[in-house]
Amino acid sequence: MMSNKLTSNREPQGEGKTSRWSVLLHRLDTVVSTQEEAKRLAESGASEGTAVMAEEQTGGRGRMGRKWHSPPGKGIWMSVVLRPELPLAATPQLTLLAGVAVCTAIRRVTGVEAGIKWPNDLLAGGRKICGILVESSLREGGLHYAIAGIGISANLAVEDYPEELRGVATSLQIESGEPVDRIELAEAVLAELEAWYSVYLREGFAPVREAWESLSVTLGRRIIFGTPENRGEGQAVGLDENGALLLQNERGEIISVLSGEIEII
Ligand code: BT5
Repeated sequence: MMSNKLTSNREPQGEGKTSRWSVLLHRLDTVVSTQEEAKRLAESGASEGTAVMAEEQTGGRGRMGRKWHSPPGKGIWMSVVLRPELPLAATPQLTLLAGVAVCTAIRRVTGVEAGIKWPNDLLAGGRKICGILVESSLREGGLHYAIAGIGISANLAVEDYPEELRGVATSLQIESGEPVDRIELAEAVLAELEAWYSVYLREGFAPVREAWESLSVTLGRRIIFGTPENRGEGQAVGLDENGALLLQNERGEIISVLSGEIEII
């Protein structure tokens, strides 16, 4: 359901602040999921940095079949096309990179002290304010493109959440007491994403990892990880060079957790 409301209405703002990507921000009304819209654009050859933002998603999704609550006019529901030449094993790094970019933009534009919970959540005041979903498309055994989905709960009030999310989710407006300009924040996110992505392509994961560690609310905390059948516990001590979370258990051994859920205790 593409509308003609294409492109952001702002010009890049001069050196240092320029986001080439924000010029490619497509703004839509109601879609099932911006992931699908961005995929469609990627399949038809859209360039890297092409972004789709919708007012509302009727089928916004999280990981593992979970839903992303995306009411109209309240959030930044956005997906960005990336075309990195990466080995597949490195794609989890894109989730961490997006987390750094979004967290930096939120802090800069709103002053809300968001922090990153490994691997894909941003929290404020202990509740979730943003989720990131990176989906990859493969071709000939390699990465064809990736779609970085970013959901930022910007101007939701408590009543905008269904009962079951009120204890776990929050919004920038709830945290800061004032509404945020969604376009300004979306453009800041794209500018940060573009900047961090170019650092990553130039210098590799190390600078992203360092920034991630400094924005993390996971490090230093006791963590439960794994599935109900196979659980473990340890203290989060850092990320490895692939983006896996490193935990130290009671015996002093280091365990790396590459994917899945963790619980901070
Ligand atoms: C995520 O999944 O956190 C990834 C969410 C990605 C959403 C974006 S929006 C643009 C793009 N288009 C899409 O369709 N998706 C992406 P996960 O880690 O599985 O977390 C899902 C959980 O977050 C839910 O089960 C709820 O507990 C919580 N949640 C749902 N909606 C929320 C909201 N609006 N704000 C905060 N938390 C929410």
